[in-house]
Amino acid sequence: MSKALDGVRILDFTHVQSGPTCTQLLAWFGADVIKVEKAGEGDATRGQLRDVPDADSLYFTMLNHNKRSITLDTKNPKGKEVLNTLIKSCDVLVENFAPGALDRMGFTWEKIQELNPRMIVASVKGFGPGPYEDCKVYENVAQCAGGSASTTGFDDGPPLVTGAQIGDSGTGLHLALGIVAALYQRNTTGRGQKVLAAMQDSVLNLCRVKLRDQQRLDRTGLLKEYPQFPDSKFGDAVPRAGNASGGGQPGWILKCKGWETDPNAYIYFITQAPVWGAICKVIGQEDWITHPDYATPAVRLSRLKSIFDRIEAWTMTKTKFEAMKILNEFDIPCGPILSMKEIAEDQSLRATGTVVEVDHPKRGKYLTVGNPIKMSDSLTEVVRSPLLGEHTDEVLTELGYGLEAIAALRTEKVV
Ligand code: CAO
Repeated sequence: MSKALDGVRILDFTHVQSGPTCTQLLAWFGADVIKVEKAGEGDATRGQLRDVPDADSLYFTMLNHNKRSITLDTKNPKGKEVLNTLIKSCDVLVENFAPGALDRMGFTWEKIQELNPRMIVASVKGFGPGPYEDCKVYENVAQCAGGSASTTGFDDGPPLVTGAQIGDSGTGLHLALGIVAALYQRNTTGRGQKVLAAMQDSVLNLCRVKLRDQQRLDRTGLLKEYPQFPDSKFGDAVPRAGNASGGGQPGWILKCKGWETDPNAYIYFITQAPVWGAICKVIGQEDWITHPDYATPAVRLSRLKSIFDRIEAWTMTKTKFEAMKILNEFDIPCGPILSMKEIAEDQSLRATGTVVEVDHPKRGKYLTVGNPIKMSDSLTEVVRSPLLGEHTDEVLTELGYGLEAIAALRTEKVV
């Protein structure tokens, strides 16, 4: 079967997490991704958070599937020659170096355009143009600067970063979309272009409902679906909303049977308006269906805390899975709080290829997250990440280098 991006060749200069997430997705869609790594060193994450001595870390293996790896000293004149050839033969260069690093290497946009006017140059940077454009950025910096941390957590606690890597993997996703759009536009213009995804911008894009709420707060002084309503005062910025649901259907995390010993014995419960009657019946509070204090979403808003306390008295009598089963019979939206252990063992996620077991020559079998985007005509097969420089000879041969030339590059430590 063919793949969506068959024939697209990516010069992958990415490292750590944000850029590699992007190029891994492109590889899963069928692009030939050639990861260029520093000779002798490789991507720093190969050695970070190691759990098996001398084997590439899970951090690296889980972000670099389906790629080829070549090593190259791009600061060496002969390495630059190899890079020139690679640029001429690839469609997209993806990088997430610190600001200015590609220019300092001698590969400015102008130079790349001269070598290959069809090349798309795609970058992740921490910030777009502005006061912080020269800063190096990691995940949590982006979560803080993009509005996520100030709006996450509880009212009486400090700002909180989330476990979801919205700064790194979130930006990688944004960049992948930009690259595919640029490839599409190139079909008509014949030209490459620059694609930039800034981590602050990507986090903010994912936090757009909080910018919505900022403007509602500015106008009305209140956010009635927030837990601060009606008892606490609102300040001038969107407060942390705890576990309140972001939309117009109030929700909260409630304890289930076993919560005293199991930190994940909880369920997310949404009091969706159309199923209010069913909720009341399930928890045995049928009088609330018509009671003037509870009958409509508007009157319920000022009583959400006591409503969720009452629902919790019911959820605490059931395990999260028992509660899920009963609530789903009545179409009441809810979700179990799943631990990573439960997710790793979930057979339905294995069946869809969302959780995949991969074999690696140095570390043996490990679990990874497969392609979350499923396409009917472009299936994803997850292939283990490459060892450092595993494909150097293969790629150099494809570029026209003979055995002697490759040996010379190796002797001079260019590859
Ligand atoms: N051969 C020779 N030199 C190479 C090379 C190669 N194959 N590949 C990279 N280099 C050089 C670069 O040219 C750069 O050299 P100079 O500093 O002399 O110009 C150097 O290696 C280091 O690059 P870097 O500054 O990008 O790396 P760092 O570890 O210092 O910083 C990071 C890491 C992530 C903070 C920074 O790259 C960054 O801010 N990137 C943009 C934002 C981003 O993607 N952050 C997410 C990271 S995931 O959490």
